[in-house]
Amino acid sequence: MATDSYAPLPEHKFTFGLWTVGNPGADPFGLPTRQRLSPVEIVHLLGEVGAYGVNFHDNDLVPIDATPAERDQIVADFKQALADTGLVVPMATTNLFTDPAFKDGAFTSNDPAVRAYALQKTMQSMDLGAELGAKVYVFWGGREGTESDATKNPLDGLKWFREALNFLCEYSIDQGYGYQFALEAKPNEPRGDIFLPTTGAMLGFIETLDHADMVGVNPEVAHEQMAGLNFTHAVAQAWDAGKLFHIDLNDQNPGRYDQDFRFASYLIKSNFFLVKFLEDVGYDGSRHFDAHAFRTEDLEGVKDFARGCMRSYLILKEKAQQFNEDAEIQALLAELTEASQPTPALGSYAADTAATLKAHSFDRAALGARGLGYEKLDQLLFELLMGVR
Ligand code: GCO
Ligand code: MN
Ligand code: MN
Repeated sequence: MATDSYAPLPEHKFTFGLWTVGNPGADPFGLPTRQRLSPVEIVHLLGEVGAYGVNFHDNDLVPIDATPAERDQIVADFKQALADTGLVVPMATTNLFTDPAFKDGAFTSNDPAVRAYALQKTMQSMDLGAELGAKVYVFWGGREGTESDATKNPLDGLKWFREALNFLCEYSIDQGYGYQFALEAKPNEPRGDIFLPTTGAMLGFIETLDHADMVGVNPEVAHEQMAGLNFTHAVAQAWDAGKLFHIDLNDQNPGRYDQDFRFASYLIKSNFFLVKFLEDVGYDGSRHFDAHAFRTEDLEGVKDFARGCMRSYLILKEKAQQFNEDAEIQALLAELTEASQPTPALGSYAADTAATLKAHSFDRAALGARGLGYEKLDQLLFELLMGVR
C-alpha cells in the first residue's frame, strides 16, 4: 500500500491551540459562524486529523469564573481526552487580553492592582499548564501597549514587564516547573502599538532579565509579516542566540489586518525558506499552528484547514530536501562563496594579518562588475516550488 508521505506523524511535533481549531469564526464585524466546540471535542478533532499536541490559554480550558470544583472536573475530562487520543500538551499560556480588566494592559497596566492580578492569574495558569505537562510557557502581551503615548511612559512599561517576568521566573523555579518562557512579539492589534513589537526587540529585552537563560522567543509568521519584516531572518537571529523555544506558524498578507491564515497559504516562497531553515538547523521544538479556518467554513472546513497546515509544512519540507539535493542549484550556491579574486586569508585579528590586508591590492572594478547569477538561482527555486523541476 502506498503511504502518504505528507501524513502527519508524532515526530513532526505539529500542535494547535484550543483557540485555533476552536475558533468559531467571529470577527470585529460579525457573529460566530460555527458552533463552539468543547475542549474535549477539540482534542478529539485534533486526534482525528493527526496532530501531536494541543496548547491552551488558561481560559480556553477553564472559564475565568469557574468554581474550583468546576475546574477540577474540566481538567479531569480534558486529561481523559488526552489519554484517549494520545495527544500531549507541550505549551501553555495565559489569557491576559480578553477580560475588560486588561483593557490597559496586564503586566504593563498603569494600575498596580491590575498588574498584581495579572501575576496572580499567570501563576494559576502556570500551575494548570504544569499539571498537564507543559514545558514551554508563552507570553504574548497582546494588551501591553498604548493607543496614545500620552497615557504611558514606555520606560515604565518595560520596567513593569521586566519585573513581572523576573517574578514569574522565580515562581517557576520555586515550584520546580522547569518552564522555558517564550516571549511572542506583535507590532499592533489589538493595541494601537504593542511594546517590544518584533522578535529582535524581544531578544534585546531578554538580556535585561534576571534569568535570561530561562527566557527565549516564540516568533509568529504573521506578526513579523504585519511589520513588513523578513520572518526567516528573525527566526535565524533567535536560533543564533539559542532562543528559539517555540514557533507560531500561520500566514498573512503583509499590511492587512491580523489574518491568521492556514500555514503557507499566502506567502509560499517565504514560508518555504522558513521550513527549510527549521529543518536545516534541526529545530526540534513544536511546530505550532496559531491560525484559524476562514469564517466561511463549517466543521469539515476546520478539519481541512488543520490538515492543510500540516500537509503544507511537509510539502515544503520535501521541497527543501529537493533544493538541498538539486545538483545545479547546489553547484551555483557553492560558487557563490568562493573568493572571486586572490584574497589574503583572514581569521581572527592579528597585527600582521591587519598589516597584510591593508597592504593588499584589490581589483575593486572587477568586484563590482561581476554578475552573481542570482536571477538564475531564484528562477530555479521558483520552478522547483511550482513542480516543474
Ligand atoms: C494573536 C497571538 C495569539 C498568541 C496566543 C498564545 O495574534 O492573537 O498570536 O494567538 O499566540 O495568545 O500566546
Ligand atoms: Mn497572532
Ligand atoms: Mn501567536
